[in-house]
Amino acid sequence: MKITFPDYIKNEKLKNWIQEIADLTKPDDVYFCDGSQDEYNKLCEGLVKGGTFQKLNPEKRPNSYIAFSDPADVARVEDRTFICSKRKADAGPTNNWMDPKEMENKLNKLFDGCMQGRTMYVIPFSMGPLGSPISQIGIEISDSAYVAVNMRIMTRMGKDVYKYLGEDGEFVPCVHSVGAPLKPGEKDVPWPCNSDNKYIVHFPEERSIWSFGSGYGGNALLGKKCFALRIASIMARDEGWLAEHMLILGVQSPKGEKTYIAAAFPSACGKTNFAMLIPPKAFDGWKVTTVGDDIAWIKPGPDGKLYAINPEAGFFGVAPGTSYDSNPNAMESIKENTIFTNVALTPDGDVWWEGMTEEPPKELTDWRGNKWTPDSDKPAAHPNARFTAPARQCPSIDEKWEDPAGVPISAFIFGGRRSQTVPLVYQSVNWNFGVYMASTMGSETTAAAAGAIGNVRRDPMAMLPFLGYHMADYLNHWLQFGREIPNPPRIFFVNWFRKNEKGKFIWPGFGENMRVLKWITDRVKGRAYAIESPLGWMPLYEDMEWKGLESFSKDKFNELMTVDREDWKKEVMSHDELFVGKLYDKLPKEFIHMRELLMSSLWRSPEVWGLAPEEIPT
Ligand code: SAT
Ligand code: MN
Repeated sequence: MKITFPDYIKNEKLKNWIQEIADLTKPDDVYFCDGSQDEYNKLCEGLVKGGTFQKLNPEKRPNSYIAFSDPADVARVEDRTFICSKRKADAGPTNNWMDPKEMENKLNKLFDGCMQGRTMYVIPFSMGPLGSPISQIGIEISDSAYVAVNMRIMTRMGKDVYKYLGEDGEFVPCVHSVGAPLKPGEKDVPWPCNSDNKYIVHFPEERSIWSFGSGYGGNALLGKKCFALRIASIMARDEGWLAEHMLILGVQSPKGEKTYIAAAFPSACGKTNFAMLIPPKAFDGWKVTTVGDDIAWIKPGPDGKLYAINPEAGFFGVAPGTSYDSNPNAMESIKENTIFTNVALTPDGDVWWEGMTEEPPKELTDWRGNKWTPDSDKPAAHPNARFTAPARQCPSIDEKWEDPAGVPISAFIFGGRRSQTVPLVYQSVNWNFGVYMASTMGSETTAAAAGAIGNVRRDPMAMLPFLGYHMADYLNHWLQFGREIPNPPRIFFVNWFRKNEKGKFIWPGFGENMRVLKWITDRVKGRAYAIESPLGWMPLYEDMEWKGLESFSKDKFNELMTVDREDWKKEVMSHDELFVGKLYDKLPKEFIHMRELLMSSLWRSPEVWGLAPEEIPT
């Protein structure tokens, strides 16, 4: 098929590539997305006709749709995700690798004719505000209209992108197919995908992405994890910036002083909730604003400060657990213009999921399309059910969230889910030690047995599944980055998930995390007190704001902040699993010294480093 290009596409390289992909995949039709509302509505109507979407009740959820995926296509597939650098050593020990030539052969076979019977959508998008010096352009070719409409929410998608691309601008080519060609006359299914073959492939040297066999989330919306993290992390390494799995929020004091913070947490640690935090009543006049909930691109500005943008334009958030109690701002963001995937459908045409209300509705259609009642033994919504919603609908969205210059970052926060060992909050004494600790951050995969740290998954900077190159090179990049900026942001660590000996969370979390945020912003401004512990700087009970949470006793706080010497010795020993077990040959030398320093300061400190003033070492 010889493609007729719209005259607003002037980039020859792009045209050649689109023609090449069409020749390979052999679609029935090629459609150029313009990003308009009209086009969105038409594509959604088509998805309703084809059975992929059901339109929700416009009185309950205007302009919104629900989709049920194939039960075998419900999440990212990490074991099918590849970094195909020329040299295996460049992908490193934490990524799947295959020789790029071998992979190309494989992909050429899989993609040959894979779009037969389907339309090939050409989806132009910008990660970041159009025209920002931090933004990047991508073109996704996909045979899924579901992908096209989700991309319109998640990115700046539309034909304006071609203006910025011009005749010879750079773009990241992203090819996606559900991998389910249709024979002439064959009827389509509501959620086409390929259950035998799934490949999510990144070519670092070419900076290109090929995805086959899945229509879901990060496997198919290639702007997100594939581009904005895996490929962007490579660009960032080469060009001296950072592409991180971080939310960005602003903290505004009653005096109007604003502090922007970027924070990394592994999945299932409440990142979206933290990004949209509503301060407790006692924090009258304080405001938390949202710049992004998942990804941050961070570049040094001419003034030596770091500036961050959220490369995305929407939220692809986990639905279960989201409620007016846990996250009112998220609930407001998804009131309209939202696509729901794998949640449950109510009889009156609205959505529901576990945790949305205390009482489940009496009757539902579950995510598999079956009748569901509260007696059913399976959840009504899939645990990884998602909403796709425009970020601009979030009531807490920051006024500068689309500022092409980005927002100035004053602090980084790293956190995991740890039922023991790690205190509520501490501040690293310097950049290098912060990088060391962030590289060892971890999250418990299941409810941990008392005392066990064996089931902690080490997830350096929450980037383990999202880094496009060697993990040790990445840690070196962070160290080098810190050397080059005059006044790097302060680095903090938090743990909302510490439990007492009865297995109950000690810290109430959610809005109360504002108390920790306040201490952090005060520290950044040089106002809050702290004392030195073996891990770094920590607040005393007296240094935190307790108004409105007077019931939280000093004893409880001290329990939450305890640094137990024996636990920490085990913890530091277990860092070796990653350092020695995986990264030994390239591990930054600084890390060896920092580990020794940490060990010796633990050795010198009292057995239990609690925070009652009488226990403070003198
Ligand atoms: O499906 S996504 O990769 O976009 C979300 C996630 O799994 O973190
Ligand atoms: Mn994420």
